[in-house]
Amino acid sequence: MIVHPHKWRIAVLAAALLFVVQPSRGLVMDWSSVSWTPGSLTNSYDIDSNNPGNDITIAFSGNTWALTNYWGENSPFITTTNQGGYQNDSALMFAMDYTAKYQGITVTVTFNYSNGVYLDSFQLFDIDRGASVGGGRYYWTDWIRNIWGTTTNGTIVAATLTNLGTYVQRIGTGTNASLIGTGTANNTSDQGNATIVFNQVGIQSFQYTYTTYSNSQSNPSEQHVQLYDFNYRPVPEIGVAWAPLGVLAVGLAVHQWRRRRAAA
Ligand SMILES: [Ca+2]
Ligand SMILES: [Ca+2]
Ligand SMILES: [Ca+2]
Ligand SMILES: [Ca+2]
Repeated sequence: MIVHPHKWRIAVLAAALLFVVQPSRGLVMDWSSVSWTPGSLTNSYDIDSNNPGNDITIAFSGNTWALTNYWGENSPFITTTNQGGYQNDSALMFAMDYTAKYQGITVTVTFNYSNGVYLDSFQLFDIDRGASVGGGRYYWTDWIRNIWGTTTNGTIVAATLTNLGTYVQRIGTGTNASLIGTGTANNTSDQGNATIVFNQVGIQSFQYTYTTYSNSQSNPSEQHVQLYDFNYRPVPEIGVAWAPLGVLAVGLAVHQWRRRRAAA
């Protein structure tokens, strides 16, 4: 059978378009199904069999000496201590005992995907504040700042902060937007929750710094925040999909040019 060239081109175009519109796969980083050696500062996870090797790396940097032992476990560790309103679900706990305000740790989550990922959301639990010590000061005030995504070409993306708990207040805008605690959250409640998204911009990594706000006492008491599960989708390999389309476009252009020449 002789396939008409026009039909052949339509078939290739249809195949290429199918590849482009193929929905990306949704994945969940679930703290209930991974392990983290208590006190270790970086771990990588292979949760996506379609992506070779490890897919996610989580690393702690900054004043990591302030990570402290909480009820017999060295931070960071996986626990159900703060549940964010999700009954007995696990999250990654970091208990900190800073010696001065503005000391902090930075948590960086890197996605080992060449085109990056769409982070559908990530959530923090227990962003809150201790009781008053007088003079407008508190035992501690959790402060989450420098909440940034980084694209595959290194551009910093501002976060959108949603679903804030009763005791969470947003201050600042854009890349300066941050979250502070305004009351003491119940450990099992969502009073200290925040959901963080990057508005479907493809990112290679995201990060935030956990520190103590200006209204803390000068030597803050022990304080805690937890990182909950997060959902993401790999950015599709558009480059691969568009390559045959590009060849097709050049082929069509040459074909049209030849037709026009032949007709002239
Ligand atoms: Ca879970
Ligand atoms: Ca993998
Ligand atoms: Ca302290
Ligand atoms: Ca807290």
